[in-house]
Amino acid sequence: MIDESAEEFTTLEAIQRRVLWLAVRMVDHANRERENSDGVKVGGHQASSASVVSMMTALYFHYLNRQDRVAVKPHAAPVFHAIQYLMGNLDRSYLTMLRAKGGLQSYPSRTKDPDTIDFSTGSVGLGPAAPLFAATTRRYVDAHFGERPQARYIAMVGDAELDEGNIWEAIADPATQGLGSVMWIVDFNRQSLDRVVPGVRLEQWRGHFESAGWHVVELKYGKKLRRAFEMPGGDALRLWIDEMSNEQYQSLFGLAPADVRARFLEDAPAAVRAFVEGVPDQELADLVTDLGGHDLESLADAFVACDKEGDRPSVIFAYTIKGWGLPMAGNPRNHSALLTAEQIEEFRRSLGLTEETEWDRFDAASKEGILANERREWLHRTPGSPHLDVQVPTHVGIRTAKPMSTQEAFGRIMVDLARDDALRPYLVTTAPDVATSTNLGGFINKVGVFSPVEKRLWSEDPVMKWAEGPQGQHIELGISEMNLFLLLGQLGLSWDLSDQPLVPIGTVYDPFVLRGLDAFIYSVYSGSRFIVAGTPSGVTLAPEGGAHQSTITPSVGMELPNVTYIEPTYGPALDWLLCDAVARIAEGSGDAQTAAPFDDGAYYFRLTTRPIDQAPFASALERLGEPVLRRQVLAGGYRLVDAFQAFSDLTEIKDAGNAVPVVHLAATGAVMPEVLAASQELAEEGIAAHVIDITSADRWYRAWQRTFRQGVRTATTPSVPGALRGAFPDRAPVVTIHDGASHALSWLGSAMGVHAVSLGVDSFGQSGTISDLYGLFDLTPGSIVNAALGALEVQS
Ligand SMILES: Cc1ncc(C[n+]2csc(CCOP(=O)(O)OP(=O)(O)O)c2C)c(N)n1
Ligand SMILES: [Mg+2]
Repeated sequence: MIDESAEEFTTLEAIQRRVLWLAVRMVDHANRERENSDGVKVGGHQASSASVVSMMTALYFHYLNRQDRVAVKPHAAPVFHAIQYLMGNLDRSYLTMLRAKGGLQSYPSRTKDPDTIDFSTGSVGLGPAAPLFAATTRRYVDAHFGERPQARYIAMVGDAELDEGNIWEAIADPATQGLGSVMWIVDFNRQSLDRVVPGVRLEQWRGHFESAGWHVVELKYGKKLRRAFEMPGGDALRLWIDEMSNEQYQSLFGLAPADVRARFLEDAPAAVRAFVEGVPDQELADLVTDLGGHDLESLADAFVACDKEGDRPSVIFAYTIKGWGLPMAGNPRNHSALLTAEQIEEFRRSLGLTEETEWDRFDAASKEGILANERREWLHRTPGSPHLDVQVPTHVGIRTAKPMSTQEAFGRIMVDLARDDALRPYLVTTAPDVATSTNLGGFINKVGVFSPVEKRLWSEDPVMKWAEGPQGQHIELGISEMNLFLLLGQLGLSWDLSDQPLVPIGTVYDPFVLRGLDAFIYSVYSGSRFIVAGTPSGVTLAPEGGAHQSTITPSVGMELPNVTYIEPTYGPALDWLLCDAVARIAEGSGDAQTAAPFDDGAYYFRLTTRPIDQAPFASALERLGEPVLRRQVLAGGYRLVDAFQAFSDLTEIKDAGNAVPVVHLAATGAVMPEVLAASQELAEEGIAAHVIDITSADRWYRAWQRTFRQGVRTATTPSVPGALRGAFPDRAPVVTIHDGASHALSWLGSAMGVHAVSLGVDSFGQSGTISDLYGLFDLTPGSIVNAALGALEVQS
């Protein structure tokens, strides 16, 4: 009888050798053969790739199903592409385009790579967490929209990635508990970039995983070693290997077989010496370096064992060797090492390849070729669509006679959106323990909190109805802004990873956006779309002091690609902007309603708790009419006060033929009352100070950059973009005023070709009242007046 399983593993052995070859050769080609005009090393990671070749082969050619999703360790990108190529999913031309423009990315990228990548990776620690949050998202989707075909969420994790704190924040959060669909495979090569990882780490890590409720598998020995341990005297061998320092053990891998014996037996007890006596050098070297993470059968068995854990995530510590199968194996300095031309030549020869055949796929009729073909078909899937077929309202119609903060308006708009039967099912909110203090309470009262199982409510609260069950639509997280942005990122990719588009909305205290910033970047780099509200923000959080006041976040929002930063002043403007953002996400493209090409990505609303009189907005609405005002609000800003219309004295002076100096006060958000007061004071001094409310400095900046760049590329004179011209019909100096770092708006003068001065918060704040703090940072009406007078002086 033919042992099919043994035969399959023989085929897999041959495949993994070829995967290793292609991955190594891709890096080699990029460094040695591609023309390099920069003098900058191209780089690439042959050793890090080699250590996961076995687990990747076992996954892709044996274990995975179509629905499964995998995060590949950043430095193993060449291995992934080699596998896709061998399966027929990647054109051969890409193999010589690793790290080249338009080619294969250095690290797996959902948005930039030509083959289908489930999760981007690169910033270590975030890649493994992403599938965990994708599984969290799938659990939510299954509970709300019916069960999808079962999927497993798998991550390959570099062992040194486990030093990153976000890993532990992710696994400890109650929202990620009990996910049997998750399997992490730690590439336990005991090496990081700089060094051999101290052996004691494993015990610490095991403890962390176990206390978070994970199933932990230690895959240390391959079959050969395990068989040897069973033999008489095998116990001593096992003890000796287990007790050997990582450093000594690692050093065995770079040695010739005879030297392996000598090094292995240094200080070894007599029983070990006796055991290996008579074993030929080569056999001994193969035996003592036989690690579980390179034994395909052991790997396959471990995966199956994890599948049996239905209600807890699994982690496999797969012992591997960095540089496995290469001359640099186990060398502590091998992280960025590259094989020499001779070593490549030798490797090529050892596989029976030539320069003519080295890039070939397997012969389609060979066992390897047949398996590769079968696996391509088995894993093939058709891409989903991010589009949701719902009509999103242009606004919910927020009205108030009383002063209102943007945070309050946000809460009210969310409640109204929850009343929309068509849209409500797709809304999902999340917050890192700040749902109530960011004003999501009303929304949560309507939709409930998500929990995989119904939970009994032990105390009735007349204000907060925190009902928890599978139908809840708010996912509450512990205090981890990293987790917030990772979850938002995966909720926003749910259309792809769980075949269900969602509209994710998160809230966070604005200063702590920075705490989650790398996960924010990660999520938008991955192409995810979501809404996040940073609130409260600025120094209007006056009594809270410097630790809670945000100043540099506007720049973060402006400068991050695929993020649109929005900071409205008035409730009705937020209403339009928020509904528009929801509509664009639901549409699944950047140009949902306004056909504006300016953004495609996440929306970052910076909101405040300062109540603001809404009457000036009502006046602007009356003056401009809804269609014009709405268009301008969505495009980035509008003229809130036309000084000549607001102050009739100025018109009289002008009509009498006298000069009226004109200045623009361009401001955003909470500081507007001071700006309006300054405009009034300036009018009293015979100066027309128009007030511009910038709703999205980001959109305006991009509009300017677009026209400007067009000018650069076509060598023509750039014009002032239309979006700005509408708000600044006069050519006059500008004062920018912002409850944020002054830098964020300081480009406006250049965009308009006029003199500008910028007021803002450029040092850490302290506790006080809003007027105390605005006094400290020159944001009072008097300071704004002085800045305007100064700007007029310089311009004239
Ligand atoms: C957040 C972050 N910090 C630092 C790096 C630089 N870096 C890349 S790989 C690496 C060591 C990774 O070691 P390990 O995870 O064990 O992977 P191995 O190379 O052993 O496969 C470091 C420090 C990075 N990519 N991301
Ligand atoms: Mg490592």
